[in-house]
Amino acid sequence: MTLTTTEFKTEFTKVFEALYASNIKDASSVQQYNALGNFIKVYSSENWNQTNQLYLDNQVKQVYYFSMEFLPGRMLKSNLLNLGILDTVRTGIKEMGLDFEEIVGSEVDPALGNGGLGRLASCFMDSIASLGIPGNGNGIRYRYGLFQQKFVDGYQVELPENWLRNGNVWEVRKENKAVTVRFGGEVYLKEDGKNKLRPIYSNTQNILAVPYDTGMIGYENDVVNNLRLWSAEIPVEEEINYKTVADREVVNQITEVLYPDDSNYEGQLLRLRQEYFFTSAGIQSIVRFFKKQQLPWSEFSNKIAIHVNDTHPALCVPELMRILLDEEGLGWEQAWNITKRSISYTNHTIMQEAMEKWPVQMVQELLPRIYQIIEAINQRHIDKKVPLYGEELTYRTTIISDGYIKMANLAIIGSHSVNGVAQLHTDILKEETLRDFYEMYPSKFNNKTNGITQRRWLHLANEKLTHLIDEKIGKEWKTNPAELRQFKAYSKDKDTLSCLADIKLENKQRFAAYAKEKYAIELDPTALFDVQIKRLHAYKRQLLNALHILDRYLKIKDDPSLELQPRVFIFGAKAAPSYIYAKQIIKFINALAHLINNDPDVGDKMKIVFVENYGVSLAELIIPAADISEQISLAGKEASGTSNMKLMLNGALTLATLDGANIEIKDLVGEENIFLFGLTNEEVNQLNREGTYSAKRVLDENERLNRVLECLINGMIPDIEEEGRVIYDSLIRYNDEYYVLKDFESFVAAQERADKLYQDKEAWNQKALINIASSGPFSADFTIMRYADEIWNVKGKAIKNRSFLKGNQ
Ligand code: Z15
Repeated sequence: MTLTTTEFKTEFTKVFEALYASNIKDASSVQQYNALGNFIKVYSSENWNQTNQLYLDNQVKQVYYFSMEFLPGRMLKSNLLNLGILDTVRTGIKEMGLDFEEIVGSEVDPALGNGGLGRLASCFMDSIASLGIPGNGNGIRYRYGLFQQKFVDGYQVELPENWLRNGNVWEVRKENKAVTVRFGGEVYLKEDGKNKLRPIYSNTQNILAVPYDTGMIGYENDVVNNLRLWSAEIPVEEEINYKTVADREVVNQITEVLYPDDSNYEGQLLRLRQEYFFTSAGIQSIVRFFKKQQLPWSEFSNKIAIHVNDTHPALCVPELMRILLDEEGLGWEQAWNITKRSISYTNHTIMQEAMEKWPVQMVQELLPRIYQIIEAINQRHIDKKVPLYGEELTYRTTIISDGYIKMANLAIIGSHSVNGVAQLHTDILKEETLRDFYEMYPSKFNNKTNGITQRRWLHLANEKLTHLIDEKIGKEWKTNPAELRQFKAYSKDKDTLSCLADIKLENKQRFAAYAKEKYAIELDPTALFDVQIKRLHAYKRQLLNALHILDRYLKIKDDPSLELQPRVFIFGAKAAPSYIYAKQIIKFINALAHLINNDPDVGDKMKIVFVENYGVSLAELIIPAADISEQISLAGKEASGTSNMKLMLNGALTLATLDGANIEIKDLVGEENIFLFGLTNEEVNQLNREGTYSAKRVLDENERLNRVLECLINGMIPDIEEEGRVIYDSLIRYNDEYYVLKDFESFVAAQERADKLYQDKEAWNQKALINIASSGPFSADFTIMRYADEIWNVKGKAIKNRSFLKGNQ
């Protein structure tokens, strides 16, 4: 099926006229976008339908990826790319006298996730489809996405993200596939006459879960998988019971808004409702689909793999048990085996404050039957494990303890696979965080280092670089990213290196134009662009970055004639609205930016741009423009990181601690192609064990650092009286939980090495090229092949190069 430009123009015009009954030239870019989206939907609908039919006819095993968050980014271009018609359509649009990039830019970027976890889910959806793996996403159709961030006087202000304002061309509402989710009420078990106990419910609140499906288009393979997002509604037959606006609100609220917390748990009842809502709806629809095939229950786990992305969907375990026991009448042992064999779980953090635990009473009241089942799972766990492992260890692994239900424990006990997201992270899970479980279930534990889709993060975000690579090594890397390593052969080729430099410069110019337009900041595109883009969290240490900036500023103030490598520091970060300290760091950095950007002594030597409302679309603009990738979390704290991979793929050099996937980056590029600094995980552990760390002492022994910290409280930076004091106290009075001061000196030294290397353009570009050429193993395609092979046991129609599966574990 090839599409010519002429055919495209005819078909597109038809779609437009059917939609708007007017002339396309007079239409707004949103309308043009809508029409183009509709054209794509029509164009790909046959493949979508056929993919579904194929899966059904062949009764293939399917994966269901349950995730509270998806961050797909704008879909227009990626759909065109994957359909193989990007160039045709772009040409056609141009020939029609329309502005392609303007149309692309009028799509909203659906922010149905917070950060790394949600973006990972979307990279995975792209890879699953592109590998031809029968896979489905299952999540929530939030009416409002993650808040829009604005800065007012340097403070973060949150505005609602009404992403559905102009409708959503990609989704299809499927009310015929709706299911009912039950909350609250009372339940008791009654003998059903056939020796089985069945639950009798009363006073429950029944909520309709309506699915909205979005096609996940595979890369040039005719596959279209499904992302199913659920919306909560009042069942028509129960309208009568909802007498007040407030009554109705309770229902609408369930899928109203995404919780804005990343790696941080808030024990809110509404969040628990959300978790059960999309979990129950998803499991119900899976069971319904399975039953349609009229297979014996013993086939369930041969046909279905359910993946639990973090603990947010961990209620999959008791919910599947509930359906198998109560609705299908299976016995406990059979139901339990099916459940365990079907479900797998990924852990994304070791941060204590992110570990979900729900008060027993809350679960009992909201989900009485689910609570009974969790209790039974817990009791059986104890009965089975005490004789084997003794009381002490067993009681440390129970699901219910101290009045709470621990979701990670539920997910681990109820699944057959537990994986971490980078090698170090998995090691820490095994040896520290989950060591009791590792002792009990050593074979459940495995590592699956995260990955990113090179289609969005290179092909679309950096077309020029893509062309350069194509020109040098051919196109094979697009379906087998391991082939990117061929590019290494050009690391000494002057011509290629200068092309690479030109492309980087253009990308920096593009960002500079944005900064100028949006913030009226003039950037020198030949300066070194230093980028830290990720959620704002103390453990990620944006503060360390800021202290280095402050240090440089002091140097310039001491001697304005000092020759310094000019730098542009770029930040992008949202803080959870309730995370006061993180918001104070934002204010501090903004104040610092204001001071430095307007100081005539500084000029082009330094500029700071803290972009508002960082998200997928801004990442696509910033990442190709980066020279340095800041990955500076305290060792042991960042489970993996994924912006580190995207930046590397676009030729930024990583400046990093030995944390998360940074370690794997180092292993791939070699120590000479990365700037490492800071404590190692072991050193951090040792310091924690000894308990002798004194931030004050570090300060007393370091005059330079002392001067930097004084600036937080001496009024030099206007308008941060309170923030400066709080931050100062966090470091000195509360002894610097994340070892910012301890790592300061070695961080600055790494920055100086970077400055020095940047002077030697050829050496720098060479390292950039080696980084690009070494990033193939981080393709999510490989990550997904390993999930498919080692966890889900599913087959994809395009899984090539299987030998690669063994590498990079
Ligand atoms: C989140 O974005 C991550 C972990 C979490 O526990 C939650 Cl709730 C949200 C991130 C990790 O911080 C990051 O290191 C990792 O790369 C990402 O998940 C994907 O695994």
